[in-house]
Amino acid sequence: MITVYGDKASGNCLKVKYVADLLSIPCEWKDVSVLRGETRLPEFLTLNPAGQVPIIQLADGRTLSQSNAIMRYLAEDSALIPGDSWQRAKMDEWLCWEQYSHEPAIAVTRFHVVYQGRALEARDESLVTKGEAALDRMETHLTGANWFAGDAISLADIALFAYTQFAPEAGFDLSSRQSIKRWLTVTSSALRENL
Ligand SMILES: N[C@@H](CCC(=O)N[C@@H](CS)C(=O)NCC(=O)O)C(=O)O
Repeated sequence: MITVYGDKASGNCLKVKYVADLLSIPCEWKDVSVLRGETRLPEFLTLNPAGQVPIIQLADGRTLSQSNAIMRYLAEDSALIPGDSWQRAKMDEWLCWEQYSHEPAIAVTRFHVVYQGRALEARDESLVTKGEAALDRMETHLTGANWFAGDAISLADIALFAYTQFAPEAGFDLSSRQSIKRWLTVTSSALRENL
């Protein structure tokens, strides 16, 4: 049995839950609260010296961190990873982009606003600019495509869904972004069904 250490307030951790649920992979979930500083406790640091969730631990004790690496491990040989090598590379392109250009802006701004109580007017301007640009890029892509890679839901959609669904909490307005809104609805219902 795989153990997931995670905090369900974290989109990065939700990615792991979504993939495990979709693929019916039995996992034991252990809550680790970021807000209570539990990722920095010595016993957790022995599992992940980076002091971050999510991580998974296999029955033999091996551990794996980084949400997108964990999703890739859990989804190996499943329909969530395109069979075609080009589409698979496009999925990886979006996964890398999510970690560099989307999550650091939208997830961090959400953390400031929702969990640290920062006023919307006091948001970090450079993160807001970066987050708006990320959402614009997604909107442009989704105006010409249903999914991020290939013609079905993939890990790229799950990774981007994780924090885009919460973008309004961080003050990012999705109301004029019709393609993102459509994709959020379709992805959300896909996540409720098992593959
Ligand atoms: N790139 C990492 C980011 C992980 C990350 O930032 N985790 C946050 C929660 S979303 C965390 O554990 N923060 C606790 C801390 O830094 O002490 C991933 O995708 O898993």
